[in-house]
Amino acid sequence: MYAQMVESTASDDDPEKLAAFQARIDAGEKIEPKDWMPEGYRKTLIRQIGQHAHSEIVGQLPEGNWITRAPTLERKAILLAKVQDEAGHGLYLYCAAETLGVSRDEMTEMLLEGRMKYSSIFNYPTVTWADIGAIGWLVDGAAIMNQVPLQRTSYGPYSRAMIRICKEESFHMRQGFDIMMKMANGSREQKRMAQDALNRFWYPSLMMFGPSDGDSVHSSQSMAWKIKISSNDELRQKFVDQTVPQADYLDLKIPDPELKWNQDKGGYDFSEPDWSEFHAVLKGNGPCNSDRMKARIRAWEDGRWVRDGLMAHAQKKAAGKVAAE
Ligand code: FAQ
Repeated sequence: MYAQMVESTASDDDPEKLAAFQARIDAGEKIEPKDWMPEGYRKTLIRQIGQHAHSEIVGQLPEGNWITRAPTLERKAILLAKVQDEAGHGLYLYCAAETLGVSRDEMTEMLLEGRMKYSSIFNYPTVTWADIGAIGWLVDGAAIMNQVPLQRTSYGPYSRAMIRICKEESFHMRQGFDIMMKMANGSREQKRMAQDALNRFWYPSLMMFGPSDGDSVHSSQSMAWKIKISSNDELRQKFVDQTVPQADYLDLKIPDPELKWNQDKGGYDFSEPDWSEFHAVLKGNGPCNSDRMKARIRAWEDGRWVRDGLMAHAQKKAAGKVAAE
């Protein structure tokens, strides 16, 4: 279906239509599923929304790893609710992408065949309970920094999905920070665990915003189309400026000797992540890439009988062979 859609709209990319489309974007109008759009716009959205949806689904795995081992019943209930929220975010986003003419099954197959990505951050392991605090604080914190501007993205269904998602992400970040507060104010060993989690999650969190602006392939076109509202470096800077005072409050140290306040720019100077590590993770060579993909493939295979059963039922119903419910 996706391939057919690509073919049928490609010939529509004429200069007049493109100019009228850009004028709508520039005027701040939302583009809706039945509106004409350039093929590049549609493809960029499918790539970004699909990657975002996959990230929400794969993103359940590192935290899901701790549901059975949360230290109290209350922490368990909170973590369970958070992980379920991430599944819901994935579903909103798959629905938004489906309005562009690609099915959820097609996107899942593209992920499993390595033709679509998910966020690099979820290829890092969660080895202690403090990592669950660090994910909520840093990973959800970075996600919010990226997603709040995306509420104003030009594509209507994506924008509306982001509004719902951002409401829940704020709770996620607070629960992570709350875990960090307990750990940082706990025993010496708990504080050491909190610092260790910050040390391991700091640079991977900075990588979530994508490559530096000079190396970002898609940013300039995506920003012209208002699919992206801010550049990767702008968001990374804002994240650092927001997070450093929070680390100070926790009495934890950001693992960057170059970090210092720059009065002239009104923000912190900080060290870039190791981009060779980022590219290695994107190529599939991060610490947990193969475990994450194995888990998704197993879930897809285990769910096959349900999908087949539902399809068979729908086909029978369409043929009038099932009694009305
Ligand atoms: N990981 O030209 P750009 C969450 C790829 S939040 C993997 O700059 P673009 C919540 C990029 O796709 C996490 N790949 O690309 C949660 C492109 O490759 P391609 C998800 C990355 O699209 C919290 C290439 O590098 N959030 O899940 C990454 O303009 C806790 C060149 O990059 C979103 O997806 C990366 N970090 O900008 C869940 C937000 N960075 O496709 C559970 C929406 C870049 O050409 C627990 N997405 N790449 O093969 C975006 O804002 C953008 O897509 C960026 C990348 C900023 C991620």
